[in-house]
Amino acid sequence: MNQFASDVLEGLSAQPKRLSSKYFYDQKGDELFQQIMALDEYYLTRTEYSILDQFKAQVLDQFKSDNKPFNLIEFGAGDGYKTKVLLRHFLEQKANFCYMPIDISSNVLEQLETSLKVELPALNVTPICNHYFEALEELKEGKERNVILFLGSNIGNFTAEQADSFLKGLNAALKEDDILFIGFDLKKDPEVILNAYNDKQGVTAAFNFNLLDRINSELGGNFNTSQFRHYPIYNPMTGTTTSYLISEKEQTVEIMDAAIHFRAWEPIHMEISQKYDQVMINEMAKKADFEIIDGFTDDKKYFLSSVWRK
Ligand code: AVJ
Repeated sequence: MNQFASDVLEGLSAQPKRLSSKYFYDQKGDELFQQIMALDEYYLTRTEYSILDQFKAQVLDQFKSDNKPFNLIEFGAGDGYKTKVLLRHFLEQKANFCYMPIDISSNVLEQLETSLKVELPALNVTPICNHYFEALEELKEGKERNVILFLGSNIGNFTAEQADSFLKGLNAALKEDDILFIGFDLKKDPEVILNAYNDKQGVTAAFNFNLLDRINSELGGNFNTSQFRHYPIYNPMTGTTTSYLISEKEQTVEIMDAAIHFRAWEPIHMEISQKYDQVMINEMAKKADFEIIDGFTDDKKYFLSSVWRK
């Protein structure tokens, strides 16, 4: 049995039931996430893009410090829409760097490389098809400064414990003076946050239902998505947005040889998207042994691009 199958069966046999949002991103999921990023309600991408555009010069100053050459290593680059603002500026400034997008999907990397060849032909690109930390192990030997880009508030899909151990592991894989440039979605008006995960057109709902469809097509499941309700909540105490799919009636779903029983109104925990404030961010950096050396935000203080140094 593959990892996807065993994670799905384990999660749906647990109490409460859960699925992992890391499985949202098959081809259809990638398309739906592109649509989410273009939604009026989904302020994250647009806001982070505007921060990068406004502060690209200061960002480069931090990355190159005394004109040192650096590796610009991106975790989860996707289509590179936001990164290209930085890359274009860095090239104009004749910065001495190599762009290294890391992804476990060779498909994602090939598409990105193709679009970069057309849009930024002068760029020095070395895609790395590997797990994040394994890729870093190889780069630790080099003399160039490593600069890690972890944009989009992607860290928000981790629980606090997962985020802490991810950042500790990252710190251990870096050299002294290496940089982490990390995006955080900030706490704000709870209605603004909730709407970003509950858009009127139902794209975010479709993004969640797509994982049930994926289970149907890849694992021979028989989910009827019309019998589930997409239900996101935002908890202002913890800053966590949580998305559930709730079974509207008692039913049994078959997946491979397993029968998964749902009580009426029983939820599946699908995803968390953590929102942060400066105190939380300071604590995370400290626990993982990073020093916060700079930060950039938008006028509304919706999003923070934070610069950390090992
Ligand atoms: C890609 C993890 C940043 O949590 O905001 C968007 C994923 N989920 N809408 C987020 C997502 C629902 C997104 N991240």
